[in-house]
Amino acid sequence: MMANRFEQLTQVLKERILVLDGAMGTTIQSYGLSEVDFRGERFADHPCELKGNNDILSLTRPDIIETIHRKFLEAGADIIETNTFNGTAISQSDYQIEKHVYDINLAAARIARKVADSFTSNEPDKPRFVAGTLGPTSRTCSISPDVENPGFRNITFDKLSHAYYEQANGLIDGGVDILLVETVFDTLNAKAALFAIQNLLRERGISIPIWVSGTITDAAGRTLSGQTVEAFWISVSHADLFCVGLNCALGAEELRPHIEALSKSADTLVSIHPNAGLPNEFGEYDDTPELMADVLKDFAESGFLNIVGGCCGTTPDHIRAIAEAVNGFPPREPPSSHPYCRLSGLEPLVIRPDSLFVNIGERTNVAGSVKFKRLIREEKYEDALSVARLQVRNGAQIIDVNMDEGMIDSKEAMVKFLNLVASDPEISRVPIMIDSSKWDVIEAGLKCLQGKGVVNSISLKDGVEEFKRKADLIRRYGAAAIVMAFDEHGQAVTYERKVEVCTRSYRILTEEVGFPPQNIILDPNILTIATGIEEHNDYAVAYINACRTIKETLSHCLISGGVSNLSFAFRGNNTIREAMHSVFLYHAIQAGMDMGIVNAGQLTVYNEIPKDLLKAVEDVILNRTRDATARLTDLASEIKGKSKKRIEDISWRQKPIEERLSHALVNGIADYIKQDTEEARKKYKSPLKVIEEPLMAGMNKVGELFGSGKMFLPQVVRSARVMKKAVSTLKPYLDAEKKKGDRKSSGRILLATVRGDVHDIGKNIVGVVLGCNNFEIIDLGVMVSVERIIETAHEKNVDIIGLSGLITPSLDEMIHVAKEMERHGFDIPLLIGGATTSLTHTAVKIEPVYHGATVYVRDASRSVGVVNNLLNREKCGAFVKHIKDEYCEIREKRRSRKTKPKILSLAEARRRKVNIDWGNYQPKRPE
Ligand code: THG
Repeated sequence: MMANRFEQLTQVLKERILVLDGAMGTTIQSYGLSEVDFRGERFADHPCELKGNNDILSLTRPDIIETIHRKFLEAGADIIETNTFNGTAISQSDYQIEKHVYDINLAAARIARKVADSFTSNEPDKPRFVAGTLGPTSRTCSISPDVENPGFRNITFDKLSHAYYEQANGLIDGGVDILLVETVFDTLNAKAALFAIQNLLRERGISIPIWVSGTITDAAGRTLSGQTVEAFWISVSHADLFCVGLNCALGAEELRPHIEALSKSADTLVSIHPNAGLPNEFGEYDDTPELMADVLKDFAESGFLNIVGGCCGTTPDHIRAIAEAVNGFPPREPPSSHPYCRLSGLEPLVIRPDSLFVNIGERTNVAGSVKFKRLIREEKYEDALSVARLQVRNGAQIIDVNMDEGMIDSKEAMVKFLNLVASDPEISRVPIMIDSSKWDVIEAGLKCLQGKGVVNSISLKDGVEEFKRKADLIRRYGAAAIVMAFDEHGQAVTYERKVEVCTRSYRILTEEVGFPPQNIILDPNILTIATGIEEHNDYAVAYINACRTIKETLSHCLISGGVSNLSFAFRGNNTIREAMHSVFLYHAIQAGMDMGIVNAGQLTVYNEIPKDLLKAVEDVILNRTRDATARLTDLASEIKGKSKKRIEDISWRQKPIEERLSHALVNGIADYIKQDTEEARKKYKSPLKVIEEPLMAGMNKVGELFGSGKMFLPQVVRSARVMKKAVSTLKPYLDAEKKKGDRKSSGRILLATVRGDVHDIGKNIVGVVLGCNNFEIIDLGVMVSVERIIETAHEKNVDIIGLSGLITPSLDEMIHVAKEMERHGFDIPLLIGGATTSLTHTAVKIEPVYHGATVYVRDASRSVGVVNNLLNREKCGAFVKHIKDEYCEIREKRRSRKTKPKILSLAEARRRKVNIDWGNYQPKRPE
């Protein structure tokens, strides 16, 4: 693209919303062309039918294509799309035309260029641009066409990227201004296109803006291959996009929440070009120009858009109406982006400076699990998938996959397993970490990921050039990378070497490769301690101290490690190993460790480790006494002597019932929970009281430990399961009591865990407690979109809405729900609860955006009181006023706190859970 045209394009996009043209395909259909038209002279003797191959008309009926472009430009389009939607060898092979793909794209681009230029020269104040269109092809890279065989694929990443390379080359030679990868059903196809385009541009030494537009095929806001809009954006964001958008499939109206979500998360320009509605039973599109323009006007007014146009079924009349409707509205200003590490599977995983520790499941590793190795060797892939599923169920937020073993064809096994994982929505929810020491295995794995995964790992081991080459490829495949503290001299074992190698790697990546620092995950090597060899004694201390220094000196990067390595010396003694992992994490996380490869199902709670064991373990990890290893080894054999596999300390069974329930919840032990709950029910003489008193006390303890970093997500997940079991034991009694009473419901309450969050312990307890107090509960479950909340609240005429969330992003989603309630004219009270929520956040961020009563509910035991007050006619007014005053005071206090915040070290910030503004953070440089 000519430099001045690119400048023109960026300039006009700052001034106004640009209009894209309408449908090429459906417009061509309206000409009723025959086989003869499609063939022209050039293909008169072609061996197969060509009718329907629209792309070939650029060669055989260029006059028609030119007329269509002209009509859209006359209607007011600023950008026209080339007639190349099916212009890849893959799609053209259906017509045996694959040899002519370059010609087709060259011709199409030239036609569009010529028409656009003639309009520009007639009207120089309104420059017109050409977008070279690259469609999705008829094959999908991450979905099997065979239901019987979910691991099967009829296309590969390499074939796709080869085809897109050829198409893009023709388009560029024909003079397009922009490359538009559109109607993305499967993000892996789009990633192949982006990979090809980036390679091509680099080889040709030019730069052309790249635009990606995805397609949402279901109302829940997912692409055909299952990704949410934000996950889709994260997966393509590595390509330095000029614009990202949505097109096709649903009509404009249905796209509102999705374009809003995209417009919020993308830090680049945003476009939309919807169909004229969904096709009716005759395959026609019914939305009139006026109807469509009305909806798109609302989008423009809401500040969602930079470029707007039409897809299937839109005519020049549609484009004219749209151009008029959006005229005068300012273009959207992309939000500034924070350099957080953003990963994705089907769903996003954003790691912010204040995020909780991220658990990476270690069990899908043939070198780390005897069982997994056997399953892969025996080709029992179904069972191998169950291992992955269990890791996710146990709280793993990423899964590490390793197939490195002498007797396994690692590359083949990696590809097969990842393709199967892609077909399992529960597993592929989370990002994948590809773990291999062989580069070809890693590269083959990257070609199977539609999401943004992590490469595990690269290092300076084979020299700087190899390191840079791999890093550069990883960036173009769109992944983050673990960088091991390893260089030409070997593995870094001391504190000084760990810091030195990590710093050098980081500098090379950021300064020489242009690798985004937030995509760098440093691994300063967790090595085995307590081996009896004296030099090993300081390994854990060296790692922990290295974490602290790295966090203070290298900005935006993350730190990880393989936790189970630490305790190899105690293989076979899980009690000791788990205690070591827990103590190690407790200290390393405080020093800045962000994530770790762990056995998500097996982590003990720091506070629950018996005192003598805790001291012995802590002495070893922190290398506090000379004889620490010897003492732990003695203790280990003592513990082992008591029981073969794992000591089961059952002394807690002697304690009072309340303590037993609490112990079971905190430690996630489900074995005795039924009998204990039953005993408590008899003691308390009321099933509800058991929930409200001892069980709730136990869950509150879980909440506290979680908040102070002494429990991790997988453990909380286990606690939730035990709680569920306790409640289900009580359920028949609760139901019986309700029947006895059988009074009219005192109010209807909608409960939901907000979108992006899958945790529901707290919400479920609230539901049970309120249900027992005669309120009717409509529980929408987890991951509930704001649209569903609003729709159900209307439909069921609910009296109160209660939102729950456990993870940090849920806070923003709750603000969003409150805003939408306001926009939809709601009046009913809104309750906020869950581990991540707080009185301050509710008062400062949520209450001000919704005029109805907004109340923070600290735990389930308070829900009944709050709800009773809100639904009682006499008390309600005074109660709401009291709350409003209190929240107002909290806001005032915050505002008047004039003291300037001092810049904290990262480790300190983490300890205090302070959100650092990374934009202004000045890292200290090492001397
Ligand atoms: N850093 C990075 N990647 C890594 C490691 C690391 N990947 C591999 C490893 N280290 C982390 N994964 C494991 C997985 C399992 C075990 C240890 C580390 C483990 N397995 C049991 C054992 O060997 O005793 C096997 C138990 C069984 O067979 O069931 O301990 O440091 N970047």
